[in-house]
Amino acid sequence: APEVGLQTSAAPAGPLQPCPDVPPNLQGVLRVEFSTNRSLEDVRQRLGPVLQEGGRYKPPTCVAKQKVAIIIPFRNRHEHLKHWLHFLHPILIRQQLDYGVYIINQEGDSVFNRAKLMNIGHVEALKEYDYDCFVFSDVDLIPLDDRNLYRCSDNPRHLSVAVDKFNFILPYATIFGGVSAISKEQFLKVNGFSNTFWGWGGEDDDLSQRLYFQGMSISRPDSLIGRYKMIKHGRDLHNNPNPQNVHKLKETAYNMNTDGLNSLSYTVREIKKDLLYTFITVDVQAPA
Ligand code: UDH
Repeated sequence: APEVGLQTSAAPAGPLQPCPDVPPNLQGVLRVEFSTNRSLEDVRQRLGPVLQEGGRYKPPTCVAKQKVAIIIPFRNRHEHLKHWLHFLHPILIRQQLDYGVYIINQEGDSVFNRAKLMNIGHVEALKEYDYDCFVFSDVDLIPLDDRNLYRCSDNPRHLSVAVDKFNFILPYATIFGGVSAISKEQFLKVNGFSNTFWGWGGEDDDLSQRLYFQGMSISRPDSLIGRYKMIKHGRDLHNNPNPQNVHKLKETAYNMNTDGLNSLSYTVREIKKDLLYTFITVDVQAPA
């Protein structure tokens, strides 16, 4: 007879092994729909036992390959955030990441600055933990395949390759907006994003050029694994396309060493820890 009495449920003794290269519990293609009666309380209930305050997670059975900060630029998109948290936490857990979710909320209703919020997220996340990879994600983009890993590689990686809104086609070759993963080292090498792109447009192309000028190229998953669904919405207030931004793209090489992480100036108004995220409200010092 089997010696059942000798079985033990204790964790294996000794230090944890590194997590495998390919996470073992991925599901592949995902079903994603945006039902209106989704509540954050449900998500909190479901994930309560595994997440730590601030939207933090670490695989319990192995040492994660990377420490990843997910940075989301935000203002007045709570409905989208609910869906994002509902779908992304389980995906990131299956991907066996050591990660934290940072919502960087622009205070007030002056002109929006997506890139500056990203820079702030990078700086604030590093104050909390020794992250080595940053995933910058819009709040309204949900991956349709969990094999699209939210981690960094040898080159900056653009993850939102095939978005439904653009008929699942990459709009242009140098695009780096939507969702992208960039290591701490790569991000520091280009001095982060520019802080001076106010309103909609250009800041992601500026970063793409910075990467190119520093000799990096953009890596991507293929267009089947890199599929995304975007939550439908109208234009936001105070984030209209800014016609000046396209002209600024001629000056990237000239400006990148003085406009970025090394010139970043802002004020933190509040840091709120939820189970599902760290919510940081900031004054980005928008022009009057
Ligand atoms: N964002 C906010 N609040 C704002 C503006 C932007 O949270 O008021 C964040 C959010 O994470 C968003 C991202 O910044 O996903 C990028 O915003 P965007 O307006 O550049 O991009 P998005 O793809 O919209 O969300 C594109 C224009 C939509 C026009 C729709 C007309 N049908």
